[in-house]
Amino acid sequence: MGSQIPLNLSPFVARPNTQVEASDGGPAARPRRALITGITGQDGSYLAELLLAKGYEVCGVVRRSSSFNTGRIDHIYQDPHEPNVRLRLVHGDLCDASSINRILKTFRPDEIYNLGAQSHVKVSFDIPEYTADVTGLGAIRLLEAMRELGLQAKFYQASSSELYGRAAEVPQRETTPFYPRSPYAAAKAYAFYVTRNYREAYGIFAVNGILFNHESPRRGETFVTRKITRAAARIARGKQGRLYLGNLDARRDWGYAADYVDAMWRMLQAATPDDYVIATGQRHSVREFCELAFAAVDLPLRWEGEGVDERGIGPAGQLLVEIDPRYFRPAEVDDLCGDYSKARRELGWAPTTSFHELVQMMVVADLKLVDALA
Ligand code: NDP
Ligand code: GDR
Repeated sequence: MGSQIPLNLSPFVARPNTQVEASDGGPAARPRRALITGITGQDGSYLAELLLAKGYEVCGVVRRSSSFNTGRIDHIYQDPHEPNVRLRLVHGDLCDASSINRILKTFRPDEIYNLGAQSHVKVSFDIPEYTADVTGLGAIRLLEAMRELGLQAKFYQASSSELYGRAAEVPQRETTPFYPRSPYAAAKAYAFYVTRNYREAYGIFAVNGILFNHESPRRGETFVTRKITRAAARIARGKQGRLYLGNLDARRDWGYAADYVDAMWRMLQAATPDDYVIATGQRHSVREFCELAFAAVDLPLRWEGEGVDERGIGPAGQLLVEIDPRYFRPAEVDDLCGDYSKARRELGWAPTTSFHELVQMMVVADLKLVDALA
């Protein structure tokens, strides 16, 4: 994974030796401490950069793997033998309560960001029980550890627009009812409600960020946006012939991941804990995403046929995009679009990156990657 990701494209300006205020707001006794589960994922890597740039000490939970899984954070890795190290990595697993307890007890964070998950919706139909364990029960393992240790930390839960599923209204806001359509979404619903419950029952500063889809050059290669930009770049450079996709009609509200980790941080700085929708308020289809990505590599597409026979044809008449029903889901989420006005009003948050800029940024990064590996 490591060598496949552009490593140094951090949108955040690091201030490596900055001391920040103590967690109680008093004299700078020690930097604030943040624990991140899922630090090796897309969001974890951006959030770690953001918090380090703000002067935090960051502890990231890393799963044991037979090959390196730290490619997204190698550029911010700090040798633990050096003095004043502010990023530490520890082995742990959301399925393993004892590791979670030990890490919380040892590191004693001021803020906990629970981003770890089996996060792929389609895969959750193949491994539903495992998804429930990591993505659902992982949250309660953290919350219970906090409660048992009497830890006065703030807790962020990575909730998802997938909770809305077959959405009851457009756009979706904090009050829109949930209708989960996958084992992933059902697991996230459990995590959402225990987070809210621990806030109400025990007074823990625990919040849900209901984040709509957010992407970046670090997006996992099997999510549709990255699959498309990677294929467009590889096809443009003659490394791949064709792209196979599932449902081209699905519509999503796609934002930029670096904008969204800033919203996570803002939620934990608010005066009172609450749940927030984070989105752009704009939605586009998978088909539109494809058109923009291929146009960005000078391969404008025209579409022929319908349903599973629909095909994307390039400027020289070459077949570039085909449908493979293998990528259809047993239950689909057709259309999501978020209303982030509460976050704008109460957190001062707004997205900074347009859909066009996002697609362009991802295509350019994937072209660089193909060229670097050539
Ligand atoms: P990724 O899939 O990129 O990253 C998931 C992270 O979770 C990885 O670091 C992964 O480790 C880790 N992880 C997986 N299983 C475990 C486990 N058993 N114990 C500990 N860690 C584990 O996801 P994103 O960064 O895109 O998303 C972050 C969070 O936000 C997820 O919870 C996701 O469900 C949620 N979310 C994401 C949205 C998006 O559009 N990106 C939108 C809304 C919510 P490894 O690297 O070893 O696989
Ligand atoms: P999603 O993202 O399911 O919204 O979950 P994904 O990119 O996987 O799918 C988006 C839409 O595209 C359609 N699609 C395809 N999807 C994939 N992966 N591969 C294909 O070939 C393909 N063709 C069409 C899908 O059917 C779907 O409608 C993401 C994850 O990050 C979750 O963790 C997060 O909670 C939600 O976003 C918000």
